[in-house]
Amino acid sequence: MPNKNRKAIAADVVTQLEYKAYELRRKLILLTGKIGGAHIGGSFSMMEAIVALYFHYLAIDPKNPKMESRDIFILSKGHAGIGFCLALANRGFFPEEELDSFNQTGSHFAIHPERGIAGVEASTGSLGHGLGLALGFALAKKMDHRKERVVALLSDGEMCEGSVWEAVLAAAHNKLGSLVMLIDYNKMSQDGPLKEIMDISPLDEKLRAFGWNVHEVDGHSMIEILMAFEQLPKPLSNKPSAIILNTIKGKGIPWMENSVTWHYGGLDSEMEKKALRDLDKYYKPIRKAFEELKG
Ligand SMILES: Cc1ncc(C[n+]2csc(CCOP(=O)(O)OP(=O)(O)O)c2C)c(N)n1
Repeated sequence: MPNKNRKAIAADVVTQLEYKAYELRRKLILLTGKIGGAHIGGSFSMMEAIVALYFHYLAIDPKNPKMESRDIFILSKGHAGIGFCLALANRGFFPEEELDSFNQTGSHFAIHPERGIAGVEASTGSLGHGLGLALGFALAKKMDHRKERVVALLSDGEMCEGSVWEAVLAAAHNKLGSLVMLIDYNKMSQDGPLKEIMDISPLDEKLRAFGWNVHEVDGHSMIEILMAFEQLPKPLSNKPSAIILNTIKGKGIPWMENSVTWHYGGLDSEMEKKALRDLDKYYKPIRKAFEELKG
């Protein structure tokens, strides 16, 4: 049954967002080369989701980051802060050049996102706390009868933590329809496949059993992510929602994909050149579609 409330998403919007995800991956490679090392794998796996949020879905205003009616986003997997901060800069929260000092001595950009940076709602990086923080925002909004969304993006590694499941329980108990949990399900952690560390499958069934709405999508398909956003129940409804993003750690550069080596890594100038070349090749169809759109 087609959902009558579903808004059509224009093809050119999808192309522009897909191109943005490619462009930010490119910027991340260049920045990694400059600063010496970065969390590339987990930034690349969440890139389409971050772009869909910051360049399409979230009600935010980079010129007024504290706007009362803004949606709230929390990057629970704070180690991917470099990917997040690149999106914030590119969206206009602060000049992109500021990121040249990312994770350098004296910089206000530490390796994890910190409150105080325009657009960052909560300091994260200690895994397992972002959903609890988002739950607090959502509860406050419910008490105030406000309709904004509260979105938290978690890694699959965080789904091994008890604090997350406590927040999952509490969100359903408190009927927090505004709360959306995105899970970057890349099936890899810092030092191996998640199945070997702690198997969290079947994640959809577990979350449904805990009283959540669950959507499962290809986390690198922009259209699938946007459609999942369109299908979210209204913020004042009674059930929290999860979107499981099936992703690939290191997505976009074949020799980085599904490899723990690229959870965090550095690039010398030869590797940087190779990474850019391979990325451009990988995204050739998207680059072509974008060029055609520009005419
Ligand atoms: C509480 C806590 N324990 C350990 C770490 C160190 N750490 C950083 S990233 C990571 C795991 C990375 O795997 P995953 O969480 O699945 O993230 P992704 O694959 O999306 O990068 C760990 C254990 C941490 N940041 N916080």
